[in-house]
Amino acid sequence: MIPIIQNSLKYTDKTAVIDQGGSYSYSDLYRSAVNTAKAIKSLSENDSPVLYMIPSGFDYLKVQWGIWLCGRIAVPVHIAHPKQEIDYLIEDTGADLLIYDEQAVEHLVDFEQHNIRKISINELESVRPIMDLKLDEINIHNDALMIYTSGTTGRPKGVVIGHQQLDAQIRSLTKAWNWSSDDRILNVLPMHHIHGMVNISCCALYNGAVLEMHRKFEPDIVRFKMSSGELTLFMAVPTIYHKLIEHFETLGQNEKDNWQQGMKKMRLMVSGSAALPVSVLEKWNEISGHILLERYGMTEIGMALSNPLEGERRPGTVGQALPFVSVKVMDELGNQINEPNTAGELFVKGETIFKRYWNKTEETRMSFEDEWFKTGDVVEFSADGYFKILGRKSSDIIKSGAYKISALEIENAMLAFPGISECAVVGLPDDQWGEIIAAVVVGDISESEIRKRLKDCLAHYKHPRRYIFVDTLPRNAMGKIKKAEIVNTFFGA
Ligand code: MLC
Ligand code: AMP
Repeated sequence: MIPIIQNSLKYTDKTAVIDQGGSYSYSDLYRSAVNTAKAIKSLSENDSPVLYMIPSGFDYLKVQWGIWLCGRIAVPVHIAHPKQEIDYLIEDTGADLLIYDEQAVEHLVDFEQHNIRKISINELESVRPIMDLKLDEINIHNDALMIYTSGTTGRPKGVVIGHQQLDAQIRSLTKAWNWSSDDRILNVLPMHHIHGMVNISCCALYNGAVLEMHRKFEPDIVRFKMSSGELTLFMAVPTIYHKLIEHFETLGQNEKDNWQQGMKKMRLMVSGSAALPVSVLEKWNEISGHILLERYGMTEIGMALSNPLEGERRPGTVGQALPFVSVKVMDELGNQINEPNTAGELFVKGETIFKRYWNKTEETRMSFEDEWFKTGDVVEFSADGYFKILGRKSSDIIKSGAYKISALEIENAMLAFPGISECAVVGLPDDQWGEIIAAVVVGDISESEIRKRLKDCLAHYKHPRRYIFVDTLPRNAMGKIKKAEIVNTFFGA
């Protein structure tokens, strides 16, 4: 059986999920997942991945678990993805089934061009299910998830995570942060990335906690839920804490007091997925009384480093290796760095590491050295073992609002627009967003035309927010665009 589902069965009548539609017990979730699995099986006996476009909530979970219970790989797709992103995912995964919520999906595309069956959640309910679901055959060795992540080369890659790795990731965080069935957490993060999906949702359900799911981050919802005094945990990205601080400043004294009283009852608040500015950590500490626990992770490896639950949470660092994870720092010549405060690339090994990139054997091979995954993050550690993230090896990876974005993917999309002869995309440092995406364009096209065209092809969080039009791009002797110079010269950053 699948560990997360197996473990959750201990909690039968306890509340598992609360969403805008109501409240559901662990038994409700299991029963609905089994019915979903039977319906999926009766639609196709195939073992290809299944795409699902469902907003954060009970339906998302029942479909995800349903896909798992028929032994197939669950591929979450953001409900606001435009047609071309979905086309790419359908082609790359080879999926034969897409389950969607017709009320929520923003761009309901014409799937006729693909060899895929699409079915809405409502239609799925009325499918006559097969009766012989062989649950015993589904086990820890099955692939569980495929999460698409941007790389340094072109289009996003599917990161395949098996139930075994997922289980190790959950157990690691359960141990480190002391999850239990007394916990109650609010999720406001998107469910197509591991922060919302694994760290929050899977950990909560494995441990019998209450998972409150809100479709989207809204500051007053977070305030309202925290003020209730019922939450024990909150996990978010730095941009969200930045926005919550701004929201706090707009409130009257009564609202501030209620929020602060509620937060006093919480046991832990975590930040991750992008660098947490020390100023945000300090301001949030003043407001909430909590020292944010900052941790570091990546789609391919789950969580790797974390400040401690007990003991010193050191601002500006991401702490030390989590349970079941080994880390080392390597220099450019391939030697391990043992000297503190020396920059090098972080390598990670352990049970939590992903299995492979989907249909990319060579890229999978290249991303490992022996069994160590090469993260591409430059780090250093202190004499007492606390790690600092110094940046990425490649300037073509941008982190904006904690989404990882490939500059090359945006450039390739824009170069296909008529009128653009050259372009370069860079990340500009920004207090709120971590980085803001900016584009420098050579050609005869307006900013509004570029914005309009991008809406059809890239997810909204990949859109540049600033544009500059120039006659030529600065290049080095090899013809490579000088991105650092672009950031300095054109944006003065
Ligand atoms: C949106 N806006 C941006 C922007 N995104 N502006 C600059 N840069 C960006 N990246 C603008 C919009 O145009 C809009 O402007 C306004 O902000 C509100 O847009 P929105 O879409 O409603 O934003 P919001 O919902 O507030 O989104 C912010 C956010 C979101 C932080 C909630 O970005 C988010 O959910 N990020 C989390 C991503 C995540 O889960 N990453 C984890 C990956 S896993 P206007 O002018 O129209 O108002 C990973 C591993 C690990 O990293 O370690 O966890
Ligand atoms: P993703 O590929 O979306 O999973 O993003 C993973 C990347 O996010 C890592 O490789 C880091 O570059 C970055 N990241 C995650 N957590 C942190 C953190 N706490 N501080 C700085 N960068 C982080």
